Amino acid sequence: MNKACLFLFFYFISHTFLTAQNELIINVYNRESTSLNGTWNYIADLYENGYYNYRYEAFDQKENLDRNAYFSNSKPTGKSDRIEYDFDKSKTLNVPGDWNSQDDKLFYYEGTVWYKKSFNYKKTNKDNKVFVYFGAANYKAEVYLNGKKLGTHVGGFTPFNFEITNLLEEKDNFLIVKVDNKRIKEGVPTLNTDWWNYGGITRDVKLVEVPSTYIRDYFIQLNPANNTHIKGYIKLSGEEIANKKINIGIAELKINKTVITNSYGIADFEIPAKKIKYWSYKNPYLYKVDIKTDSDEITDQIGFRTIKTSGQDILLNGKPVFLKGISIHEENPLKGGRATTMEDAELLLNWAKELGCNFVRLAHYPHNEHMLRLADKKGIMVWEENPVYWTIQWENKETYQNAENQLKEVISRDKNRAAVIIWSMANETPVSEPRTSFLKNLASTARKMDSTRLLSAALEQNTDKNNPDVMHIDDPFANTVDILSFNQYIGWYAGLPERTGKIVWEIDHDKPVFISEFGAGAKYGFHGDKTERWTEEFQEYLYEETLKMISKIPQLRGISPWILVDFRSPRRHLPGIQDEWNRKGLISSEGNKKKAFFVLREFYQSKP
Ligand code: GCB
Repeated sequence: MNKACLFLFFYFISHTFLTAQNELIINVYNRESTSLNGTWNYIADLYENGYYNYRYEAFDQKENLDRNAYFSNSKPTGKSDRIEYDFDKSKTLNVPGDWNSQDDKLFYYEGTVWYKKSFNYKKTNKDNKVFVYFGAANYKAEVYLNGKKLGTHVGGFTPFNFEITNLLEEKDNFLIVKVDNKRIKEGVPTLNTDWWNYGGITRDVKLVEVPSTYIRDYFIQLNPANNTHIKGYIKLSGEEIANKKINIGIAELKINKTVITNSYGIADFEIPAKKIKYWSYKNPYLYKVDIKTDSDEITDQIGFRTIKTSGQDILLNGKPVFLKGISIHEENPLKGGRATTMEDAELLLNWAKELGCNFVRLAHYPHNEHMLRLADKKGIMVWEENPVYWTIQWENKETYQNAENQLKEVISRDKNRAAVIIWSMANETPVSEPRTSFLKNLASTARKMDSTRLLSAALEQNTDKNNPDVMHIDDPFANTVDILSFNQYIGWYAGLPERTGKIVWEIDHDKPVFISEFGAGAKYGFHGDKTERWTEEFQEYLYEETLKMISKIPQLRGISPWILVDFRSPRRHLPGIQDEWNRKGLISSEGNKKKAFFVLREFYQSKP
């Protein structure tokens, strides 16, 4: 292949996986949209009676619409007619929200729930297109409008959308979603996790109306190689995408540039800019960016910064930074269940700020978009993580495709958020050849989609063969990542806190080291001496000792202890202490700060 062909080949590959396979509409919060949040009728369907007939054949694989299929939303035609379900007489659930914390009977439920929302809709312009957009549904969603299947989405934490222009009526549309959160071996995540498997339509649902040719996607960031250049692409979708003029305006930087799309509807650009105020945790400056075509326009609030590593340092805008972090699950225990709103994001990120953080690890899956938008505004750097957790099926091609798809979806959604500095590929995955090549493939996908950020994964440490107090990182995936991160629980799962004093870290890699987890469980209000497990004093002691221990690692450039708030976990049964909560939070499930909170806060305050 000559050079020009090679370029075209890579150009095509790098743009097609963003477009053909993954036609996500980004930045829905700044678009013309109608919310479908609110109450939806639901039917919990343990036997999937509304999906399969009595021969276990799927109704949606049949040519003719069967009235027994719940997505047909059928009603009896007369008093002798038999229809054995009725959405309109069924109970309701709030969307966005998980079902577990809304109906006691569904607390432990894992299976199918059918959701139905009826709505009227009038387009503002007859040529416009309309999409239904879901922020996320856990885990598998089959979506139907007016009895027709729109499609399926797999993965509980990333957005998806379907075009509904041709199916939409002005009156009495019914949108039906079958959400199934059964855990499956081949899934991502798989059967085993240390978090609650909240089911449901857990994020916002919207109807998004766009012109027939519309701005679907764009990537606008600083050129990592030249921080006075803003670089990226804009991608049109719809009827006429080739040779279209697109205007990019950043008034405050006196940028007003017109670019032309190629035959794929893509316009690449690189624009020099003067006197950029760089985004940082000290000054989280966001510019108003306007993108316009003759038919569409969209605005975003984008920060410009560079993030790199140099030897053992992490450089934000060229200056070394220490990541004062905390890990967070997407839960608001004060209201119960999944965090879903901007107010929930405020609560969690304000707690992180109070703790003195400039960084959060959003574990163990992509959190809702509000978190990222708010982190951008508040100046909190973010680690976003793909839910490749523990022991998934490394050799299963479909499992890989699923993991890769979820990774692409989160990168598509959040690639314009300055706050996001790290894409994490996985958490605590056992080293083997198939696992490492799985992760390497994910990493190479992430790098192709986004060369402006750092890659990492929460790895594990290894004990020296001859001396159990000497620790190494012997993971071949460490060679792929930019930041060498690992979780360690010396003093909790491995010995008691005083053991930390004996540990010697021998880390050979010339990379920044980040400790992505450490912690101890404590029940708020339970006191005793520091050797008594589950007391606040034990947790406090572990924090004091661990901070001393890890401060001896010369390459240490950040930490995100486990975890900001107690969270629900089906693995934690100890009565009176856990009661199905993982108690490693620095804040209790009632919102009270435990003693260790203040230890970490002091550590952060004392760090320059
Ligand atoms: C870990 C996992 C995290 C668990 C935590 C724990 O290593 O990454 O998901 O919740 O330990 O509490 O055991």
